[in-house]
Amino acid sequence: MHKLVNSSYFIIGYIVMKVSNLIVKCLENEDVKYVFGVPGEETEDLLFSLESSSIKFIPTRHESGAAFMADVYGRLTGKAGVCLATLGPGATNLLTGVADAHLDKSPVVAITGQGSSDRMHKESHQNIDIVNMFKPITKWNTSIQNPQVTPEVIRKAFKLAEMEKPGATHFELPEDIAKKECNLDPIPPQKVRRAAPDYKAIERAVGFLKNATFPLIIAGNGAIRKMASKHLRKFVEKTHVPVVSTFMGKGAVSDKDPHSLFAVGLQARDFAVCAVERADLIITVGYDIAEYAPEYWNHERDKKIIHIDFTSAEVYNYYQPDVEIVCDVSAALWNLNEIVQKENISFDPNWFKSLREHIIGDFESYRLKDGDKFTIPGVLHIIRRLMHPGDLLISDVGSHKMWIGRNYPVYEPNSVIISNGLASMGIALPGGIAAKLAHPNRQVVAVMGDGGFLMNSQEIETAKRIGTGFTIIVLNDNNYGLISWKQTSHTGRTTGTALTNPDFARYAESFGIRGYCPLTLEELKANLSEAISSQELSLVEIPIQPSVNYELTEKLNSNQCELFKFE
Ligand SMILES: Cc1ncc(C[n+]2csc(CCOP(=O)(O)OP(=O)(O)O)c2C)c(N)n1
Ligand SMILES: [Mg+2]
Repeated sequence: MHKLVNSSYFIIGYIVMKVSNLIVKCLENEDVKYVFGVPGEETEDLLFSLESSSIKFIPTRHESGAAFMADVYGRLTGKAGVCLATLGPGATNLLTGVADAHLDKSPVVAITGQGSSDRMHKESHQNIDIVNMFKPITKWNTSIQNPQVTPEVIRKAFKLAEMEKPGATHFELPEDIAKKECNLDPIPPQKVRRAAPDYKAIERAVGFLKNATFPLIIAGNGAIRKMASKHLRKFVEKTHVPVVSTFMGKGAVSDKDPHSLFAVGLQARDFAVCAVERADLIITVGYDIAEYAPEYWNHERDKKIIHIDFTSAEVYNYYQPDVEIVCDVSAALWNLNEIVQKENISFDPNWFKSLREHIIGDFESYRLKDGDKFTIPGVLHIIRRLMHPGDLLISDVGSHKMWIGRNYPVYEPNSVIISNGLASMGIALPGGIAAKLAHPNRQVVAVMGDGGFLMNSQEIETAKRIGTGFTIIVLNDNNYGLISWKQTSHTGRTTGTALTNPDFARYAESFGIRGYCPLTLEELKANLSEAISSQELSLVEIPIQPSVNYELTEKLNSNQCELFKFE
């Protein structure tokens, strides 16, 4: 018998190793680069196995941070992000980020420790039913109860997490199983081709397209995955069909493209909704209902709809497509492109021109002037000019998300990350860490409110320790601003939303990073420029005047779509 590192042995031609070592081999086999997590007694074996592998374990300051890092890493790379927590409280802390991956369609594999298998059937220390707890927020999850199933469990966890539509999977590892020995190999991942479109569905869709006068595309989250954006851009260029994106579909078609009518997402009649209302045919591409409910754009249920997605449409009163092209989204668009080229199908690009001009003019109207109080859209205007097309902005959830969705033009897929499925506060700071790990050469900015920042601000220490350089922007209105905005729109008053805050710049400095708090427009521009271009970890606190929120509500309440003369 010959001893190998970390308690693996050769026995007559077989390699015998601990299950925890085999798990790490399986993770390497899936090309995992990072595991984000918080250690626990019950994950000790796995942590030591990780230590002697090519994978970097990144200790975070809260499991929620770890899950959000895995979530954003998965979304940006298409490869499952991996997070690790111990049993009981570690597992419960992991839930929000995993749920976020579930509703945002981000590939994530969550791993939790568990007590020994001889105490799982009875009341015992920190023992809760983790597998059942994860059930509603995962595509699949299980407990490894037998070493022999390890390679299958891990391959399946990755396969299902990364398969369209992506999402979260989970497995738990009881501590006694982690120590057991086995002599198995990982199962190598195989590429699986996604389904091709059904020709009858394509034919029917083309028929609708030929009969339409004002067709319009709604590009969702699925339009930026698996090369769909490349084919969508070709389709738009050829046919001149305009595109409205959801917040998570931003960048599917560049907002510089004259066919882009920017994004919808506010629960109000925003300008882009006017084009949707005028359209006589809606083509949805990778549209997730979890993100933007169809009653906001198909209230009368009178739209003719072509649904193009990896999966069939949800049964939903306000969303009953006339034809569903259920297959690989890129393949569907490729097929449609062949036909529209051959049959020369295209539309007059003038009908939505005045609307696009109006939206661009509206963006410009928020530019800050000397002496103005800082507003979120005014600050975004400055940030956009400091960012290159491929740089990355991660949004947290709050009034700032609404403005980023609406007023931050995007030119490349996956260059803005917005959680709009679960829409959980606290994603942006850990998301910034993941973004920088996935794309070390890009400028990364994480934008959040004072509320969301203090939900996960402890991860500044993680970011600093592992050397990720990005800019944390805290838009401070001393308030759960979005909730105040909504309450005021509904009732004219607010309750439970006022906050007080620490001195954010000094708080940042206590972590050993640079903190800025600009008070004039000149300082704001100079501080943002210095912080973003330095690509060093820093924090910019920006005091925010929220009155533009209420003005926007009024503006949109009196939005007269007739003004745009769609002809
Ligand atoms: C984890 C979580 N808790 C609560 C909410 C509900 N919620 C949505 S926005 C918001 C306020 C956000 O406040 P802040 O981070 O300061 O951003 P602001 O709206 O002020 O820009 C709240 C409480 C949520 N989306 N996620
Ligand atoms: Mg706030």
